Amino acid sequence: MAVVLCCIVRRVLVPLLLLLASCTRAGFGPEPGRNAARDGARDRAAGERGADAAPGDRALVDRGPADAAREPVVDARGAEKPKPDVKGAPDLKGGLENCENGIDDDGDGNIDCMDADCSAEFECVEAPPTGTLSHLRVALATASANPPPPPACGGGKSAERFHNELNPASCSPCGCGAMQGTCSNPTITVWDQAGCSAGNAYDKTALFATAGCKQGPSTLLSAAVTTAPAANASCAPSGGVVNTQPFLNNLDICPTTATGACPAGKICVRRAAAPFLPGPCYRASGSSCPAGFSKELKAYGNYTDGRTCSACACSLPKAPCVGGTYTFHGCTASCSTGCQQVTLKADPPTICLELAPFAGVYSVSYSPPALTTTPCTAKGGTPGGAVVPASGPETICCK
Ligand SMILES: [Ca+2]
Ligand SMILES: [Ca+2]
Repeated sequence: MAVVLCCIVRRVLVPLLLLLASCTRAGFGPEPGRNAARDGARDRAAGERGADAAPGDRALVDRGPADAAREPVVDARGAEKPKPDVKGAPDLKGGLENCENGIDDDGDGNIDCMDADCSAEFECVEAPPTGTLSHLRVALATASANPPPPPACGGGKSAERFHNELNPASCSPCGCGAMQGTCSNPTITVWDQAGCSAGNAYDKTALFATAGCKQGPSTLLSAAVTTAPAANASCAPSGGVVNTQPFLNNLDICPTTATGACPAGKICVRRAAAPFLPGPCYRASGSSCPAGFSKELKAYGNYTDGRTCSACACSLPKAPCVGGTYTFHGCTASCSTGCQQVTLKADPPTICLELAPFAGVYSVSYSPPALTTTPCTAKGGTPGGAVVPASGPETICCK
């Protein structure tokens, strides 16, 4: 009997149990191929939801690098702590960093000047050192007749213009124009006695100092030029003008309102670009800069320009008139050579012409004097006076 039961168990029950186990796997158990297909469909559906979703929803789907950067770093205790600052990175609060208010506006843990978002426009520089009062931005430019306007300080303000380096008076050189005017006729005197001294003397200038050939009075016995021609002339002076710029340089200054945060010992200021000097500058508390500054600039405000030049003047040359001669033609009434021809002039020294040999027949021709071409001599144009500042100057110290 026992043998019969054993055979029934082996031949019937065991195969039946095996069959049941096989059916269970085929109908309800996990099957890799079928599950993958189902997951793919689910993922596609999720993707479609993402495409249709509002931007806020899509951010939950699309987790790109920007979202990663936006995530706060959480420390071991779960408290939020600042991320290292990244210029231009999105911030936690969705705002912008105000660089001058002492607050971490964008919530990235970096305040004002210490936030890379401020680095293009602001920087931390040394706080005013001992011996100085405040930080400045300074632009130095050569003064000119038409200088450009003061540069912008940033924040909608313009630099205030001061002056630098007093410019002493200098004068343009004096000059003289060509001589203008006339020369008087030399005086011709005749005597009714020989020797140009005895007897009666007569001034015959009005008779002889004219154009053409004049007949001489037969009663006269000697003649001489007694007065040289005189100049009634002048040269026009020029120059003697004081230099126009009372200072050599314009000094344009932007005062710094340092209200932003920086590390200890530093202040937050707007960056300096040309034309501003690159190094930080400070207003000195005294009249000189403390040690460590490479440049000391004096800044002048209002002033009175008291610089002068003495007037230019022109003096005539020693002999302003040249020429002026009387020629006596003896023994002829027609100013030809005749028996003797003598030219009288005042310089060299007067000579006395004896007229007796002409036996009462002579004629006179005249050559008038002219202004010399020798130039006048200029004088004057001496500088004097000074620029008088109304106050100051203030001293600016730059590194
Ligand atoms: Ca701020
Ligand atoms: Ca910040």
